[in-house]
Amino acid sequence: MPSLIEKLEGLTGGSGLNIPRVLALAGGVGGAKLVFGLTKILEPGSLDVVVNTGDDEEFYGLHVSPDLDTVMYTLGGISNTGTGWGIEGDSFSTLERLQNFGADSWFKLGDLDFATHIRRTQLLRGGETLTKVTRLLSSALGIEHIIAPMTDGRVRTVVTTEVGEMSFQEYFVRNRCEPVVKSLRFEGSSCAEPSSTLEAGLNKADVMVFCPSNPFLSVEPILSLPGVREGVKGFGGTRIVVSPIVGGKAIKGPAAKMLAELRHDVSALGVAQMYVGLCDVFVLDNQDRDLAQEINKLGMRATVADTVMRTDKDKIDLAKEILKTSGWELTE
Ligand code: FO1
Repeated sequence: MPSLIEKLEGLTGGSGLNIPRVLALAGGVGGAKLVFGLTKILEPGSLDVVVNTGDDEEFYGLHVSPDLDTVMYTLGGISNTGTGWGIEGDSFSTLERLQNFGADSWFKLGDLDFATHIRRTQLLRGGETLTKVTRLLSSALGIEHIIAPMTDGRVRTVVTTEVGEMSFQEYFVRNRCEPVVKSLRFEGSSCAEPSSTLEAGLNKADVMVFCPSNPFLSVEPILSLPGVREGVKGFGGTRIVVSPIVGGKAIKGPAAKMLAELRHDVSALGVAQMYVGLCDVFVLDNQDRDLAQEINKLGMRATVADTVMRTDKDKIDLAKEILKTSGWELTE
């Protein structure tokens, strides 16, 4: 029988002598953009991407994994960059018919997107793990880098708001992030094991990158898994956090609103404060360079870069900058 390490090696592949092994932790759109940049400078054996699955939910009887799909569709070159979710050019005939049949259709799945969720659900019901299913779906989309869920267990983000408790997608999509958030919990996380890719990355990677994803919604669910926060604290390589807040605003999504509602400073400094003890290098945008000194005082090294990723070049440049700041520079 293979040892645990042999199994993990099978999943992560190897890397050359001077090439770092990078573990990227990501949520939705911001995370996917940086991951895209990283895939352009790192070979598949050198980069594993671990994605939040606290946003997962069943719709129309199907298992939907929004963040995994955002990363997968982005790397597969088929993402709808206008909406930030779903597949470019997708149609919605199936959803319309479901609506005619009386289905509650506030969560919109396109016709092509449906195929992803049908196949995922079919394989999961057949006993496959989400790790294996994600590997299969991403390979079919031509993706060679490993994309893996944070866990093969069932974790669901539940949002407590001033108007009551709701599932993450009810908060995010149905209520358009409008209710004031009082707290969050990650149902099931205390008994969900980290995925083998996450476990391997924590033990063997040289660089850990927290992509510019929402710290409450995308990163906390990962850290809430048994042993993960401790694993990040004791990580042997360099831990790099990229701020999702630029100039006091979130590039996308409710991060700034949540920072305010949960009584944090609405700035890159407020984000950095959430990573004390978990971060060696904090990358903040040029616009926020005045915060660098305060961030250094938190026991991390603040580094200024252009973090707003509009073009593919922006994504690749930021990925290069991140490796450079960790002490690894790839020669072209
Ligand atoms: N977001 C919306 O705002 N409206 C939707 O109808 C919607 C559908 C959807 C379908 C599949 C999918 O993978 C994502 C979808 N999203 C939708 C985005 C999703 O709620 C968010 O991307 C994440 O959960 C937050 O990162």
